Amino acid sequence: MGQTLTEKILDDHLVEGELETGEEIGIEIDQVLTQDTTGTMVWLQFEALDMDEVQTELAAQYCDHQTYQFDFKNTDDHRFLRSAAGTYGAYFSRPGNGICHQVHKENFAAPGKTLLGSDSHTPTPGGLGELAIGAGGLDIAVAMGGGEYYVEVPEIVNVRLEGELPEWATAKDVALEMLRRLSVKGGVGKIFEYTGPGAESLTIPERTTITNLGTELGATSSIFPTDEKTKDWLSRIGREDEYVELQPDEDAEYDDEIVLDLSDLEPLIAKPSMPDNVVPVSEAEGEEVEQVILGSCTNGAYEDILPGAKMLEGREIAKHTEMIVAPGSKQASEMLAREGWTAEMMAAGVNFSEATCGACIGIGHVPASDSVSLRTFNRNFEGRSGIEDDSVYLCSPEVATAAAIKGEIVDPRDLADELGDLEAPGLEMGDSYSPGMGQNDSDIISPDEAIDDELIKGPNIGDVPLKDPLGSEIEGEALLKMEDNITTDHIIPATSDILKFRSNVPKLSEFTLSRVDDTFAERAKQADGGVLVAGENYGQGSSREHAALCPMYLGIEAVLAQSFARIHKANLFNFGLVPLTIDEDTYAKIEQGDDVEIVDDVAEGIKSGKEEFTIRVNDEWEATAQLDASERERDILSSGGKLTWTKQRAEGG
Ligand code: MIC
Ligand code: SF4
Repeated sequence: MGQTLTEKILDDHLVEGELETGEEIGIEIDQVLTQDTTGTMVWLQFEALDMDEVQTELAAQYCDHQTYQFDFKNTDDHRFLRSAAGTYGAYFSRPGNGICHQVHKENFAAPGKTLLGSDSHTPTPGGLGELAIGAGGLDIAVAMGGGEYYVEVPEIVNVRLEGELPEWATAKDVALEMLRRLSVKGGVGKIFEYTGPGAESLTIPERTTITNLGTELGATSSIFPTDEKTKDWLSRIGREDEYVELQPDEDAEYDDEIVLDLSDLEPLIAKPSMPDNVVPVSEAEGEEVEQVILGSCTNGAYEDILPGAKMLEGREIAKHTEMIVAPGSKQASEMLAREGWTAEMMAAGVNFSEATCGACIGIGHVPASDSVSLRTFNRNFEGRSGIEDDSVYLCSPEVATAAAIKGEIVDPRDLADELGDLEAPGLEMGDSYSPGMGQNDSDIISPDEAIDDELIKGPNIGDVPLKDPLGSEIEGEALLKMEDNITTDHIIPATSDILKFRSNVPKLSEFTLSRVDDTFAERAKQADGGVLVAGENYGQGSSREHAALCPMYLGIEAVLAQSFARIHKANLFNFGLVPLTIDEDTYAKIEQGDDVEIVDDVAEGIKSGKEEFTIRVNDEWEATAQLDASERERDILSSGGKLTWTKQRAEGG
């Protein structure tokens, strides 16, 4: 039987297990990436694992999320990261050089390789045929130390793209259409493989926009085959020797198939405050817009900003609307500047940001209260922009720019009719990277050029907290009952006042779940133990392991949820918290403040492979909770987390 593209890459990297859907396998990782807000923990863990040197083909440390360096804490983090990259042999991308996913795509991503990154949008270079997966920081530290990465073989879904995009519809609309159809949990346990003539018609930046947004479906990854377009793109940036032809076999069998005709697409928009709240732009028309931001890791490539620049040529944005361009990489900024587009956009009234995540996580450009902001980003979770009552819409660069011109949400086709001289800025291949560009390496310090050979830990750099091995009893208060789709932004927000404590877990944990209930951290500390209760898709969104680490630090021992997001569930195992699945009735019946006891001997049950545990609530009623865990995950739980488990294995224990 033929193989899918994903199977081919997995097969090539298989170290342990069988390639069968749902089975856990161990794969070899070629490349790792980490960024500033997850990276400090990664290197502290690498140090705690007693590692001397990076073992993967390549490791890259980016400084992208918090580049403004508001106080010494951010700068301490960045200096520590530079010193760690130098000491252990990773590439270091300096603060301001751009967002990890864009910079990695430009400089290192290669077809057929495996990439593991401590950021949920790591799958972005799937558009270049790399199999890229987001994971928690500890998984990155272990992979960097030469350990395999364990993952359940996902269902592989063929997304067959037919036809071609009509004018004004874009790759962003392909991704939004997937979200509209499948929802933010529709991709859990899946890899989407895009094929068909429609896939061939898309440029590399268009493909990477789609693979970037696959994360919002909850998918393990998304990938495109490689072809002449991939080859051409790689050669334009001087990396043609890294091209490998990769296609699924003609008789490959997929677990499922989705057909999407590109020619049926129209401009779409995700309304506040979930990426799957998608409607045609025409249905949201007329809403006054105060802020527009074009950029981020989703639409921050040179080829994403260029359409906006072309639309703005010779025009002005509306007087009551602010428009900010936040390029995904400094290289994109440099190219726009060299070609005169920066000046063109500035003349239209646009402000330029440095290449950073910034506004995407509420660092700078926070919208005014009770106002509409249109962004070309990938997430619009409530409050993520830095203000609780935000109204963030997600859309393509074209729709965002049209709104900036008109000052309200408008379908660009209607705006074109109204203005008479606005043309769809469809890009030609010649608009893509030109030869010689794309090699901006002045901001990347290679391991050979390393400045430091020992770790520099300023006062903001703390320790990695450890947990004791699992005991036989779990009993405590249900300290918080939460709804469906609780995001990691709810668990540990990322705004600037909080982000600076990512290297200082005792301090950071004071903010745990503060977006849901600001008394939580204090109550958890006083209760000294307890459990969390949640609905579906708990832990959606980011890879930040702090969303497990901080609850662990506060003494939480188990999370009872109707279902979990993939990366977060892995992070719970990694830090020794037991993720138990409960059904709808149990969820409905259990109240915040109830006393929850796991009746069975927990340590014994976990060791012996028990899948069903009995929980007793208030000594009054009982229900069943499921533990869906591999043997390895059970061992990790028993050891008190992956750090201890990895060390024990290395010592032969
Ligand atoms: C995000 O988009 O939520 C982040 C900030 O990039 C996170 C990483 C983090 O929390 O540091 C992610 O996506 O994993
Ligand atoms: Fe940065 Fe936003 Fe992309 Fe996360 S989603 S990597 S915060 S730009």
